[in-house]
Amino acid sequence: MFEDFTLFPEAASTVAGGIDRLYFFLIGMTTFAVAGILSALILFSIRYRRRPDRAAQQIDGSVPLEIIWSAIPLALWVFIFGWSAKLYLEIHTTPSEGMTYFVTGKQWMWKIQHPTGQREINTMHVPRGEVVILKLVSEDVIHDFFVPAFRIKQDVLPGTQYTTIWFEATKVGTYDLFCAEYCGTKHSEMIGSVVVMDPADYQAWLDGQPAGQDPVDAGRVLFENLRCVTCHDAGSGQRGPDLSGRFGRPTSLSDGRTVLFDESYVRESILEPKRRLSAGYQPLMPTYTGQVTDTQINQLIAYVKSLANSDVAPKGGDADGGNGQ
Ligand SMILES: [Cu+2]
Repeated sequence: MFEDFTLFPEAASTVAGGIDRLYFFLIGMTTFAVAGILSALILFSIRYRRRPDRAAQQIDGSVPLEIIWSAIPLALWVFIFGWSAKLYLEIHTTPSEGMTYFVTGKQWMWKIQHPTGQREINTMHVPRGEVVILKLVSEDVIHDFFVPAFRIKQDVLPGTQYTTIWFEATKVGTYDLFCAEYCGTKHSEMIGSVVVMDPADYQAWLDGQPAGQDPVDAGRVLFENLRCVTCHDAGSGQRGPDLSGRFGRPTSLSDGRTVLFDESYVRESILEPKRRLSAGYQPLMPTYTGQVTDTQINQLIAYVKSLANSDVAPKGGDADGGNGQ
């Protein structure tokens, strides 16, 4: 009956070991403190119990004692803070290179899109030993992407902002994927799995899937069909910024601020174009809310991202990215 019982989920990512060491340190430290306090309690209640032949003795403080019991916990907490902060930064600093998957949470399922365009629901195939970067967004309420075996957990928000989490799986296997934010009546059924495969097996698996539309190509088609191209091409009279060479770099806004031109900024500009307007342009762009699906937004992002390193392709327009000055 207990053969499936494990006290801890398997550790199957590069960060899992570090999290576990910190966790066991905290457990060990608190166990040590509980044992010390309990035994002192028992010992003192026996040793200093009320006896007719002994009167209580008043003690008026002790500076060395005060210093000791302040300094030791302080040193311990600072040490734990430093250790945790280092781990936190490791988990929340996304590597610059990796396979980017888009994950959309929705009552009550996970929709996954591979870097090459293949799509899955509630199951996510990934290769072992590769950095996998997840761009997460929700279609309705707040969800939370939680893979215990990888020791990662990230809120997934509705609206214009992607949240990001990454992992590198270290062991082939199938691992639970949970939603860890109460999101409605069937929250407990919002369960999936992450299947970690050897890179060769992953490739074979991908090849066996219905050929996903290449997100960049699909994005390019959308870019034309939705007529984005009329304003965003270098030769179009520049009603909107030319998008070549912009992705991944800081960009200036009309209110003087500078933001990173990333997935979230592109998504926001499609859904709420007037919110953070590019410097030098009029608020002419209409919202595309309701006209594009999340999948299509992801494709448009893939296309804009593919323009990141392309030189500005001038159709006779100015060649400095058209920042409109
Ligand atoms: Cu959920």
